[in-house]
Amino acid sequence: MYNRVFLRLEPLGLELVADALRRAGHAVQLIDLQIFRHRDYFRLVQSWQPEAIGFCLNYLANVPEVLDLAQKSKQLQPGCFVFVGGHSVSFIAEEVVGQSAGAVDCALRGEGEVGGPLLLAALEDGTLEQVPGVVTRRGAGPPPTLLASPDRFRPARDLLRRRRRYFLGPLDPCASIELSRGCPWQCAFCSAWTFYSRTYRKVSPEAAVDQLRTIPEPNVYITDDVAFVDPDHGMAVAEAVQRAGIRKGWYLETRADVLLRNRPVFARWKDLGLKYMFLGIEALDDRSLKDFRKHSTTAAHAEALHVARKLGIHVAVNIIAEPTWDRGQFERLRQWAMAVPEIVHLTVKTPYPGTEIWGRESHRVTTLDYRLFDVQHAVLPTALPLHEFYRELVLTQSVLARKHMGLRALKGAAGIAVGCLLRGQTNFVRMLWRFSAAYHADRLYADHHRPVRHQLRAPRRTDPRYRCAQTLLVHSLPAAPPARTA
Ligand code: B12
Ligand code: SF4
Repeated sequence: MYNRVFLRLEPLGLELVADALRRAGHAVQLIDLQIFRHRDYFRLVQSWQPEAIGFCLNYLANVPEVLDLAQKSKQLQPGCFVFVGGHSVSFIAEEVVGQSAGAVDCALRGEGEVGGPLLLAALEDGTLEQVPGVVTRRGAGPPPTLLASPDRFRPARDLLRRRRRYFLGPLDPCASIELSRGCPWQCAFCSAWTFYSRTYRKVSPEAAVDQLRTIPEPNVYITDDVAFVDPDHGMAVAEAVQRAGIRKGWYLETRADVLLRNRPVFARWKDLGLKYMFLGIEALDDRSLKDFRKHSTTAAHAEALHVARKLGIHVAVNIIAEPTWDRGQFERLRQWAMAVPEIVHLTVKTPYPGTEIWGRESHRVTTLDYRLFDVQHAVLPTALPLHEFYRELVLTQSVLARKHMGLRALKGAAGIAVGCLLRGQTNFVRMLWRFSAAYHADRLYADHHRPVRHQLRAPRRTDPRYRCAQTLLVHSLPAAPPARTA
């Protein structure tokens, strides 16, 4: 739903895996199914006849689509080796391989730049189950290892066609770049920290500029989970970007406390063209923030919004709707959101495998249909009758969307819209009218009654992996140096 309305971004992870495979001597092609149709994909498979096909499964909601595509790929190209990788599948690798009826030969957990080349090499010498991160029907290799330096690979952006289709609201067209990887916080609803095993790594200013020089798009989305955690790094990249004479319209995501602590860094990036910033606000009361283990307060959030406004940066925030919300809580959110100038998004609290709330609440889920795990559907019991919950949710989302979409938005952003159209970019202008076509309470409700072919494995009430955060971490960490004795 997000992709149909607000944005569409390049698959940076796949581009990095493609680069690692090319460097290892393989011929690689990429097809982005956010843009191309299944029939384009099948045509590519038939004409190019690859020996191996890798699918990106960053999102849980895409599992059924990928399982279907894997099955059809095997029919079209029987000898072809099919594998899957990415964020979400790293937490449920065994079940996805098991559910594929033999169509997925293996899942590769963790960062694909390391495992991808090792996997294809192991295919040749039959040592698949020894590769770190590999999970097959026969068994699993050791845990995946972390890439020593995120500078080592460059996204294979040249392999993607129709790049003009990537945009983020008025940043049309828009490329993506990663300046850091991982997150040192541990929010209860998030799997960024479990995926990267609590690590935080930075791309060097030189490598960042090296990439930026090859990006023709005028706008760039910084994909970091929390941008500019380290102020010195933020400043060093800014210096390098300025020295190289690079000017872009930037978008980034960060935390309120990081903005408050590192204000001068964000001011510096504002001078370099920072236009939009996403702040993880999540809740309007301190009790919920504590429950989410956000390590932040509503007072800090209010101050951060004030600081961003003073800096002249447009801010988007997200609020997590609890399935237990009643009409009054939706109404309170609507009133707050209409009183602030920010873009307010509303998503539904969703327990994802790999998060603390999956461990705590998954035994209560009302559905195991992968497609409904997209933070727009309610998969936990709702206090309001489900259909009514959706009516309140969509009513609230549409009230919030009206602030920044339709005619009103067009008036405010007429200059940007005309500029985009003159450059032949239509993504932003089309987006302004798409909301009601994508968001609909009856459709959300009906989605719960579709036939289900593939679903998540029923969670065990006390999955031992969720008793201790340490056992959830996807990557194995290098052993700490032995403690020095006196
Ligand atoms: C950028 C981003 C987006 C972009 C997506 C851009 C794109 N086209 O990929 C946008 C803004 C559109 C987006 C939207 C959403 N996102 Co998002 N997103 C992210 C974010 C912050 C970074 C992803 C990224 O680009 N990282 C940098 C690249 C280099 O890493 P990567 O993609 O993970 O790739 C590496 C590995 O995963 C692996 N890999 C990847 N693909 C493949 C393929 C193969 C074959 C192999 C072997 C390996 C492999 O190797 C890569 C290199 O190391 C992550 C958080 C995170 N830290 O991962 C959340 C995250 C993935 N998103 C999440 C969510 C919830 C969403 C939304 C549902 C809701 C929302 N409001 O944000 C929507 C749904 C979108 C959809 N399509 O369904 C959750 C995932 C939930 C889940 N378990 O399904 C995450 C983990 C955030 C979180 N805090 O929980 N997102
Ligand atoms: S929500 Fe943000 S701050 Fe919290 S763990 Fe995830 S990436 Fe880190």
